[in-house]
Amino acid sequence: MKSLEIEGADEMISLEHKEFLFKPVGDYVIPAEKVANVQVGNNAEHALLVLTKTGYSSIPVLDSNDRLKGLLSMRTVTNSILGLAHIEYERLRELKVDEIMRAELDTLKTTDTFQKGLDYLIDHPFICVVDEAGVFQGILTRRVLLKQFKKYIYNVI
Ligand code: 2BA
Repeated sequence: MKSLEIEGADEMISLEHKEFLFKPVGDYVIPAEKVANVQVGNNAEHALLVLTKTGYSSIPVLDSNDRLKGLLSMRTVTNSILGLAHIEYERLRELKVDEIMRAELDTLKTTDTFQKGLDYLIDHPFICVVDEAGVFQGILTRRVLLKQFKKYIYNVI
């Protein structure tokens, strides 16, 4: 069987079996009901409260049918109220999350493989998982993926 080679700065780990990479992500997704989110139509003040209270730097934006519409980060909110000379706090109540969220985003299906998630999570802390209708199912985080990866490495080496 062809081995998988993971290149680090000086070392290379060789895994004889790479079934791990072909597992579906579905079993490892943090389910939607446990993921902090905001709804389209919420104002930026509400979003700021959710981001601050939960401590997460970026969270999903959902519509009233639980479809994924975008991502909202602390940086997006603060950027949206930056005026030329000062921070315009009063704008927090006027701005809606759907006006300031990032709407273009990559997603996974629950049947997609860990390999697909791994490629994405190298550059991003989490990826949203949706069904065929775009309904939000949850997130696959870098932490969960790394934990699985660690378990796998200790089992085979
Ligand atoms: P960040 O908020 O930038 O968090 C980076 C890492 O810091 C998290 O990695 C986690 O290990 C830790 N962390 C931050 N806030 C935490 C909290 N309130 N409770 C426990 N640990 C916390 P990951 O667990 O791999 O998460 C990656 C990213 O996924 C997070 O980035 C956040 O944007 C999102 N995320 C994770 N769990 C979430 C949840 N339940 N609801 C909403 N977003 C979540």
